[in-house]
Amino acid sequence: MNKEHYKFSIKPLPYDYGALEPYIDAETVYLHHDRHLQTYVDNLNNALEKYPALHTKSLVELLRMGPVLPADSKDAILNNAGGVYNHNFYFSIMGSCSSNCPSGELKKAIDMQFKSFENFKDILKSSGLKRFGSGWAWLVMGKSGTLRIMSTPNQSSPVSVHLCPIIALDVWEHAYYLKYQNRRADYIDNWFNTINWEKVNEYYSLCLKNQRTR
Ligand code: MN3
Repeated sequence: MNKEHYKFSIKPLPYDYGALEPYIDAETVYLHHDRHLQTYVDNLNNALEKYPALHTKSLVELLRMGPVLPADSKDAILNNAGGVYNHNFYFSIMGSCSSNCPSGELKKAIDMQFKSFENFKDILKSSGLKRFGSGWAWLVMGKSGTLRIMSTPNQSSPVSVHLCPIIALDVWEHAYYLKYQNRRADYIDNWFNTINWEKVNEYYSLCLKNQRTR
């Protein structure tokens, strides 16, 4: 996704805090991006500070190092690198878009894998609802090039296991609690309206390209 490495800094939100209204309120976007994501960035930098050998590693490289990371900082590095990567991805696929559904090759691939766009939405929603506690639901491209919906706990990321993310749905309570309280299903239904399908199409093309050069 990028060549960025230590010392990590927060990426500016690619739209205004209020851009996802009425589906996601401006205060939630502000707190989620400027406070929660900033905390992951700060904690990741703190965890990496004493390991100069890791200062050239990108988020994806760190996430793929897993067990070879220094034992006393492994969890802090993985949790926070996942937090930064996952949130950057999530914020990047929302915003305004001329279309509220996929098009072109991505539409064909979704229809082929999930029968229809509506069915795809049902499966992604269900994946987010079934995640007990905190975590994520994803549309990813698997190693064979097929689309897959999956869920990860906490800040685990599909890139750790070499899956290529296309859509990220944050189902941590901090993503929706102010507006939706405990109603995760309502948040997910409304969140579908915030997806920037042009951006999602770019990620799909990127995954296809990586697939070919694998
Ligand atoms: Mn979050």
